[in-house]
Amino acid sequence: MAIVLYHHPYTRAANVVWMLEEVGVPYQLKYLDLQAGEHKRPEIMALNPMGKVPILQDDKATVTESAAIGLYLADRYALGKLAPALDNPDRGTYLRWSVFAPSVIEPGSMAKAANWTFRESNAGFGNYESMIGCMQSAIGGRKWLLGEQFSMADAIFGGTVSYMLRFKLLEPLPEFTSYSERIEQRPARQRANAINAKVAEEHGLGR
Ligand SMILES: N[C@@H](CCC(=O)N[C@@H](CS)C(=O)NCC(=O)O)C(=O)O
Repeated sequence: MAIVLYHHPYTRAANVVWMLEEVGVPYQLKYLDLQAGEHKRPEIMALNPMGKVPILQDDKATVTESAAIGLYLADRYALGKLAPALDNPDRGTYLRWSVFAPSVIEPGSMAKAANWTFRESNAGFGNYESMIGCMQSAIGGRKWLLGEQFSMADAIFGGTVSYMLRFKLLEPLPEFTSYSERIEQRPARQRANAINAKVAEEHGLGR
């Protein structure tokens, strides 16, 4: 059975289309009309009790959480290519920045934008300036997070960076903008953009 992605082009599911294009496996998109609340239907809630997309189904496996989906796809279909092999020391760096995106960058940026008050030492995402410095050190002076080799960590971490730059949720520091430009030049990214735009058009979604 082909991989199925429950999708809406203006959500994080759009980034999963990029991941799938990088991996190069056949897949099918199932559009969910979020305006109509289709993602809250019982059959979708049974797959993801959060009632959110993306949701990926691969035979008997159901995976939610964009970062987990990326890691799953790379391990399952591109181990040694988009994911370092289990005994490769790069795997530590690979996992580190893959998990940093949803656990630090997303809540850290939200906390900053929404002016949350919290004790930095108690919050897993800590201090905003430290987070930015960490991100600069992760990508500064190299092409991809692992150096010359693009990996799924770039689709996870880089997808977050690109999205946040686009919606002005992240300062356009040179390390981030040049990284995002490299991402936009990738053929898989361009194919994914075209697919997401086509789905948006088919469903009459304007931006
Ligand atoms: N942590 C999840 C977040 C998923 C998420 O927030 N999805 C949003 C769209 S980007 C959604 O489905 N929102 C609809 C809703 O919550 O009703 C992930 O990374 O996949």
